[in-house]
Amino acid sequence: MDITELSKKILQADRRALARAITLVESARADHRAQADALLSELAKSDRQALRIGLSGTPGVGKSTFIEAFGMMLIEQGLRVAVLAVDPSSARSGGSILGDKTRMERLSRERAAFIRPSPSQSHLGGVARRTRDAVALCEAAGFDVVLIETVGVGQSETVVSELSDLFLLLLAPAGGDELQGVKRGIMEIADMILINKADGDLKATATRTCADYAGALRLLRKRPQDPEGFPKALTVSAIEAAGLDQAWEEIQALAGWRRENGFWDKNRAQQAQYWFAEEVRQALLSRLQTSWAKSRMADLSAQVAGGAQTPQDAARDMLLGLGVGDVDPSGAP
Ligand SMILES: Nc1nc2c(ncn2[C@@H]2O[C@H](COP(=O)(O)OP(=O)(O)O)[C@@H](O)[C@H]2O)c(=O)[nH]1
Ligand SMILES: [Mg+2]
Repeated sequence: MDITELSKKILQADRRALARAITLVESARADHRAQADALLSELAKSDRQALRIGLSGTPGVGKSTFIEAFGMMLIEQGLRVAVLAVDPSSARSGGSILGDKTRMERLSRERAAFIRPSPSQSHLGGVARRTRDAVALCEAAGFDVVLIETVGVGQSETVVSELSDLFLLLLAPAGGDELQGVKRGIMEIADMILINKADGDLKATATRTCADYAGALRLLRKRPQDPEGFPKALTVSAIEAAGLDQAWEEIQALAGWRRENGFWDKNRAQQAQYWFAEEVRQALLSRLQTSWAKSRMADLSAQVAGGAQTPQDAARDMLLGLGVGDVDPSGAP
């Protein structure tokens, strides 16, 4: 594959080139990986920046419906929108959270939209790294907004917040006064909470739920990256496309404030550091996945079980074999 040619086409917003490039970054083959890295370095020279919006919520809350309606609204305003997903379960289920294209039927037909399902790798780290690459590719292709969807389970929200400028949490209206078991950690990374399905019979409940969350958000520690009044809770109806324009206004206000006050660049710089450390960690871990490493681990593990070696001595043997052995306590290699 000609990387210079591919890079040129991406910069010209060629969708097929973009799709091919994402397939390249998702490939596990070492030669593909090298090409992908070269492509990403080449494209990093372009200074295009999209607004990256992370979106999380439990299955059924209305993420797909919201993305379709919100995406259509942005397109009608002349913006170009890419939709990506982080879904570590998609490798197992074979499908993906974006597999339900039926709910994004209109958006998927739009030339100004680009929709890509989650990379089908089984562990979150792998999915997230490849999605981060896909975000960079979409950005180079000149998309104005990149929406990154994730299911609200476990660690995926935290990881998605490391690849977005802004993080939205979508919730359903709930009776009772319990806060739907939303973990404090998730509340703390949310920049905006959207209570969806504020329509019909659910409208009153949605308004109450929204007030509950607005109250809960006020109780959280004030974050330096927030202007007065943020993080905010709003009601929306994805089905009726209600409240979406207001949500977009708030998003732009928040993004604008962060740009002006240096938090935008600071966040991106910190994210680059996070992904640097993550690449190093993953590269070290991948050394344990070779067949040599696996069988050596098994041998040493048997020795440890039989008492022939202490765990520490066996670990030292293993690390020496991997070529990362004996770390000097002073930190020197
Ligand atoms: N009443 C109402 N139902 C909605 C709304 N948004 C989504 N739904 C319904 O909720 C269900 C799940 O929506 P979906 O977008 O697939 O949720 P996802 O699993 O989070 O992607 C579907 O039956 C939708 O029609 C809304 O704004 N109002
Ligand atoms: Mg969905």
